[in-house]
Amino acid sequence: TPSPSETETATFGMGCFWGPDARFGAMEGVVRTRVGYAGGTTPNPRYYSLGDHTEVVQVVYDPGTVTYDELLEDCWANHDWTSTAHKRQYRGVILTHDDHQHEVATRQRTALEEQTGQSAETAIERLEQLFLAEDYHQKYELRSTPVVGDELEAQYGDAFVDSTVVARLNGFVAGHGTPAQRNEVLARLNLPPRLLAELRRRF
Ligand code: MHO
Repeated sequence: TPSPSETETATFGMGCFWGPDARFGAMEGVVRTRVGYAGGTTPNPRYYSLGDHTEVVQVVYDPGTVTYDELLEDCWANHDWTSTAHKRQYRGVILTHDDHQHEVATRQRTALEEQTGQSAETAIERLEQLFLAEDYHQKYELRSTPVVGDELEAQYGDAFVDSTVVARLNGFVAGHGTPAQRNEVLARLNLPPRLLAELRRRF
């Protein structure tokens, strides 16, 4: 795992954040995912008092393994960039962390429009601040997997949200990742056989 100074961070609004949390979590090179609220001005948003914020996933990644370009491609491919969401909560938005990201995102959006002849409604804005979502939204797919979710939450405790392994497992139970990736992660885990068997049934 790279040290934090070697990692970079990307933030995307792609509709309900449960899906992209799992999708990015399964990606090679992604070391952490978190879901939260951003892109608005309302102080201290919560799920039931979002104000003008949007659901986003924030991805910490190793740029030596996966590039911002590649994460962006995944973003375009997995949200509806052709229409304006009926609620700001679910709008498509790329929240950039620096000039480089801003340029790459803008360039990709222009290319997409030229290639398809459609106009892209997804916004590209500077990230101001991410407000972490409530625990029950973090790694939602894994958390809501019977037996496994509760046991892993208990085992990882406070480390659950930020764990790379938990991010992978969250992706795997949602159907992402290859058999080779799943085997590799499971082989590294020191899980009780019963829990391992239970996970195996879900992949
Ligand atoms: N309540 C919706 C979306 C949840 S997402 C965290 C659903 O059940 O799909 O906005």
